[in-house]
Amino acid sequence: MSKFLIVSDSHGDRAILSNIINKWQSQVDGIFFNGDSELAAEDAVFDGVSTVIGNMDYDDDFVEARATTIDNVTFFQTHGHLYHVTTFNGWANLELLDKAARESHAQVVLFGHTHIDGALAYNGKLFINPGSTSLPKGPRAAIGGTYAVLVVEPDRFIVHFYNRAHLLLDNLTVEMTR
Ligand SMILES: [Mn+2]
Repeated sequence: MSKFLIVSDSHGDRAILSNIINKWQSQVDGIFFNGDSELAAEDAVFDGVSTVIGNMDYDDDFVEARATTIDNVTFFQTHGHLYHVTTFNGWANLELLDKAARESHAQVVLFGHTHIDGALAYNGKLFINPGSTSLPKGPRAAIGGTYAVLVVEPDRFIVHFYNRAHLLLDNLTVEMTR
């Protein structure tokens, strides 16, 4: 079994980012931050963290997207603004993300930007938006901020969502057969 921490859109709230990473660091096999920290790419909070650039990040040392393989799982990670994920009548527009993920042979797609948490199996891939830690939007904004932990088992993916106090939000858990 492998575990991955997925965080996004902290928008200057370095304290919560540092808090979440410190809590999970020793328990996970990889940490992803999906953009819009408004911090420098070299910030110490990102030591050992896979990052991408958000539309509110101004450090050119962040990459636009990356494909990473860990423990036999290939991830495609990007903020989302470059793939037009924002939609006005649903969770996210996955069309361009799906195309890019296919080219990277990714099984799991990680994004942010919309600040709307969620996980969805679509075209054989698992799409995860951990939501924003600090400026949540959408139907679950009242939770006050979320992040996600992906558990990879031999035959399935399980996505857990947590609030800022690290409380598991049981009703948001999503599973997908591998
Ligand atoms: Mn943002």
